[in-house]
Amino acid sequence: MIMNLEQIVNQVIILAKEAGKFIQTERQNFDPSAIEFKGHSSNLVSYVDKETEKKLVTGLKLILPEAGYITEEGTVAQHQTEEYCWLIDPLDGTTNFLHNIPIYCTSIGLMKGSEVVAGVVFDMNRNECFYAWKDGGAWCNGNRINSSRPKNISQCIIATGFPSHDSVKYDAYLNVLKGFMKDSHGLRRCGSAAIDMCWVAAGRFDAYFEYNINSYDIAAGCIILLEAGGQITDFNGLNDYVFGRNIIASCGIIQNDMLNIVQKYWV
Ligand code: LIP
Repeated sequence: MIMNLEQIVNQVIILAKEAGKFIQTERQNFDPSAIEFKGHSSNLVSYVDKETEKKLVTGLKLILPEAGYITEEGTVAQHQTEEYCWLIDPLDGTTNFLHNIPIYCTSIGLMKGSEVVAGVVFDMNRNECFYAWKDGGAWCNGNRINSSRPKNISQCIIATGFPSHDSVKYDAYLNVLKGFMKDSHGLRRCGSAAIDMCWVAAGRFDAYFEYNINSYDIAAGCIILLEAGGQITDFNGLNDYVFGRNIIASCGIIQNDMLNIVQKYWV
């Protein structure tokens, strides 16, 4: 690696904003007949996801030629043994995009070994670019961001994502939702995990949790939240949250409260 992490992040921000321009241009004239289905009926995708991913990969190869890739749309050979690996969700919030709901973003994370060391999330509807690199702090449009400091979970807003209807833990998830409804200022479901994670980092949400989530959805958000002072675990309170498919991310102060509620009702 020739550039340092800050220099890499600055280059990735340029790519993410170029991707945002493409996505917004395609949104203006999007033809619903271009919607495709991946697996079940609520897992949607379109050429916009795929073409954005190809553009990002082309640019990232110039930044870090030796890196591997884990991408949502699989338009490039997937990660094997490379030391560095990009985790890319080219259009996080695809369903929102396809329904013209303006809550979607481009998310690009960089792992070194098993640690996420840099991340960029560009929310093209609010023109907010969140970014971080290891030990470099968390930022939004050049301003430092920090996670919230609530007194207790009863004063908190909790974000989440809904599992697909045929998830094996569907009823357990609904039990957890009820648990949070009893002891918070409420729940929010935006439809983009990457934006959820960045809004916890910015102190807008106090926590976020989701089951059956993918590494590329949350990788960039993880480093951004950790650098903003947040805390992240899996549903067991351990560190297998990037690839473990379940995540509890918070401002830190309420991490144990989050874990206790999830573990109490996740039955
Ligand atoms: C989405 C996630 C969201 C989750 C959705 C979907 P996509 O990613 O960001 O949190 O609840 O089911 O997986 O598919 O829009 O890239």
